[in-house]
Amino acid sequence: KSPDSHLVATDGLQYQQPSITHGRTDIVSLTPWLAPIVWEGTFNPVLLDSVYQKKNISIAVTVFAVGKYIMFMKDFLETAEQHFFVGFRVHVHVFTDRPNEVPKVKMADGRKLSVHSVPNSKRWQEISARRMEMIQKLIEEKLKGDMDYIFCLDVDSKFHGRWGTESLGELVAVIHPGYYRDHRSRFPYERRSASRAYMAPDEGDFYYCGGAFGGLLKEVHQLAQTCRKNFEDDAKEGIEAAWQEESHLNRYMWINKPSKVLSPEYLWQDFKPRNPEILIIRFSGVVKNYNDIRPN
Ligand code: UD2
Repeated sequence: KSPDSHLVATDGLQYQQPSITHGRTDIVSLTPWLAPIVWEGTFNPVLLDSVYQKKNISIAVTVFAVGKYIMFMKDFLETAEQHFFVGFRVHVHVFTDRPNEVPKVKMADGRKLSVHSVPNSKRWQEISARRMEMIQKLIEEKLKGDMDYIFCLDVDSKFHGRWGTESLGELVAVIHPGYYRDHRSRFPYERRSASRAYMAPDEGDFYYCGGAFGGLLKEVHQLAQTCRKNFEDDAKEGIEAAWQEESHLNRYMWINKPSKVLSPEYLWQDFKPRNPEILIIRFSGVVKNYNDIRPN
């Protein structure tokens, strides 16, 4: 049974009365398939934490740091301690070709880190895309029956604000900060119909990030397996989608609608000025010089 079902409140918990007529009016907080879109001000963190504390949930995280990307690991881990599911059981899985360089960061009780060795690759596109295969295998070989939820995050990023139980759901996608005000025909989806990630100009709900997604193990396993297969089948025909696994993830989420959508608060980019509807930045990609850090 999904830990999302049957939310039991703590008797005696005090919190602000909810309203159905007063709230934020500058944003949309429901998709047309009635999944919540999580924005600051649409949820009560105290209430949600108390509900999920009772369930004793556990959250796995995957993060890849191949080659020079190891340099982002320290800030990622340190800020995760401050903001990511504080007070919950969290198990971070680091995939790297430089296991000796993973920084030792002090973690709170109930939180731990495992390091998995992976080969390097000459092409950054391969490194990025092969994450799906490794996520699939990790779930199959290590996590099943042990963890409840999983989030798969880009390493070249930092937490700046709370990312917690409000983000939990069966299948969770994050709206990309770069395109959320654009018409769908301008989203950087894969536009060649020969690819399995193809999206027609009149298709698409939102443009989602490849750098953050998650949900229940079973759902994320299905997603990773499907994206991996489609990526590999494309490769056999000599096609690589415009944004590798991000393109396949977008195709997947178009067909398999996420049960919860996280606003761009959950993956901003440091070089972008903050738009007025962004009341808090929770997680953000750092500014990086691709020429310095990518293998080619
Ligand atoms: C976007 C996506 C990213 C991925 C990529 C397309 C966001 C914010 N980012 O980011 O998730 O979909 O486009 O492929 O949605 N990595 C290494 N070593 C390398 C190269 C990559 O470890 O040499 C890992 C690392 O965890 C990194 C991730 O792959 O965070 C994505 O690569 P990127 O950050 O270079 O891709 P980027 O910023 O273009």
